[in-house]
Amino acid sequence: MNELDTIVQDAQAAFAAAPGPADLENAKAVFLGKTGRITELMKGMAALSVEEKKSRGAAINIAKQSIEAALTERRAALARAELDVQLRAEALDVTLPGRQRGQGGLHPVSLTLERIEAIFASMGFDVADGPEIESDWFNFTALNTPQDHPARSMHDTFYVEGGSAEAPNLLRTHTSPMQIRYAVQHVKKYSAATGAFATALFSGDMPEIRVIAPGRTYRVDSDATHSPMFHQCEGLWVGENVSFKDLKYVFTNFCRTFFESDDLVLRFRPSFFPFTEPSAEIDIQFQSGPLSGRWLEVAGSGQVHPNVIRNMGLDPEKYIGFAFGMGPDRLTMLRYGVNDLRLFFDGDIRFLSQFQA
Ligand code: 2U9
Repeated sequence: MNELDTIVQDAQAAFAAAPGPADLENAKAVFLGKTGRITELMKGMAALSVEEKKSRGAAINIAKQSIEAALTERRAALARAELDVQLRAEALDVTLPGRQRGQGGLHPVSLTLERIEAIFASMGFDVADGPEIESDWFNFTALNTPQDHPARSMHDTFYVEGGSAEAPNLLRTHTSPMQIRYAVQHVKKYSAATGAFATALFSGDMPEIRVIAPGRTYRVDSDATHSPMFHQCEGLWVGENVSFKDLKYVFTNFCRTFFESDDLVLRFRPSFFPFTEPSAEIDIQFQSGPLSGRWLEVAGSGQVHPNVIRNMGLDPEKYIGFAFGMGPDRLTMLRYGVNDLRLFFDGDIRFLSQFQA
């Protein structure tokens, strides 16, 4: 093998052995640099004759071109390898399933409220709304609750700023004020009378008042079965000829539909509330399932007190009706078998997510 072939082979081997672009450029310098082996050979031609220069120069050039070709090829190979490494490092696995977003859903008590509203809507009940900060008048006075009633004490009611000493503001302790507001609006809407609403005893073609009032309520109370914030849903049906038998029908139908139990039995037990007279607690009894045979108190009820009818702007000699009140929190506990009320208000996603459809 002649000297030039050896140099070309050495160059090819050196380039192949270069692990990266910098090493390759160093290897190039050994052959093509200022003092490289090819350059030295060219310098050595100075002493040759013109004829010798021609043939020697041509041979050196061929060797040089071979070396440059090897260099170009190796540069390309290293660039490809570098790109491969980069692509592998930045690879995206497009076959990975996307990250799922949590779906969210309604709180179990909200599910109960929606259920209650749907069932009463099917019996022609409207849904009332109203403020959670109430006046003493709408929360107590209009509901025939006397000044010295224990519910009015600081121990039971959250009083808030605003209002006056005689008419303080408070967090509503029940949903009844919404029904008073609804009734007053209703009577105003259909009444031709002017004057103060309390004495504007209405006569005319007024549709019956048939409404439920669901919402948050507040009392100073906190243990396993009481929360300072809890829910209530009250109902009111007032007309010229509404009686206790309507209450019995409506509430029986509600309970059997709500608990999906056609043989559910109801018991109306005499009781007392300032806003109804006579009054009754409503107990239910399942005939099958884990709660069967036990009487469970689920609501209070009664015929609306004449004073309350009057406070709506209606003549108690003409208008009569019934009201009931229940606790959606407790109904939710019964329906799903939850044993601690506080679970509803802790906001623990492990508990809440069990109620998603
Ligand atoms: C008006 C007139 C009367 C609503 C009534 C009850 C009896 C009652 C409680 C049961 C358990 C609420 O959830 S609870 O804490 N309620 O016992 N509520 S009668 O009476 C009304 C309401 C509005 C205008």
